[in-house]
Amino acid sequence: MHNIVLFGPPGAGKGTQSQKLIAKYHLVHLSTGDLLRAQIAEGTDLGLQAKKLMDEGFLVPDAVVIGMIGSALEKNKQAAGFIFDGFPRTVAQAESLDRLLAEHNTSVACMVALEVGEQELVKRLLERGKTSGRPDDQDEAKISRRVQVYNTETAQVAGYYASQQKFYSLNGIGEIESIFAQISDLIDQHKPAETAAAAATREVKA
Ligand code: B4P
Repeated sequence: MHNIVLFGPPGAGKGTQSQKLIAKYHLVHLSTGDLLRAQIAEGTDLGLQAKKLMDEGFLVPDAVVIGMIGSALEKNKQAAGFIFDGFPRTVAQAESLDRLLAEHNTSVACMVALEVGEQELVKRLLERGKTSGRPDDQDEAKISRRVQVYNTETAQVAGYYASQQKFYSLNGIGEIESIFAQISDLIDQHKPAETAAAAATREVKA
């Protein structure tokens, strides 16, 4: 499996780039933000709990998002790989992801971080807020809190992957296509080696 983590502060372009990457690499997109918003739309208990935290710009408890990712991995055992978007956001989530992927005999190939300064993040999210309907995109104080939460709780996840030599950082300001090309280069450089079993199957088929 080819597993990529897209990382960066809120509004850095993770969701935007994920859409392009899934079209190119045919990987399964796992956005914890999208999964949580689906729970809110369905009106589940979990969604109601998460909504209060998300609307104010706080993180949802680790156990909730780790549980969602665990079920999604179970449901997609045949996937060629995953793009994790907005997950992991804490070191505890990163450790759980490693554990869950190991249970499926796979691991993270690389983490790509998009670097964008706070002023640009606020501008982008307020702009998106005009059409997204998301309460967390419509209020500058809430956006600033999300950036602050990123700086205090999430930024250290970069160090977790750096210690495994899997961390890569790109400038997230610029043309969407140019950023996409740079992410694609990194992904191509980190294709997992084909397993002996997969190679044998391919040879038999040929
Ligand atoms: P998310 O849904 O992950 O949302 P995000 O951080 O706002 O978005 P993203 O960076 O993907 O932005 P996008 O590409 O769309 O999280 C929402 C909330 O869910 C969190 O605050 C938290 O409460 C909760 N949550 C989610 N995951 C969690 C976890 N693991 N643990 C705990 N809680 C969790 O880009 C934004 C805008 O910028 C778009 O309008 C786009 O058009 C624009 N843009 C993108 N690239 C651009 C570029 N290069 N130039 C100009 N504009 C660009």
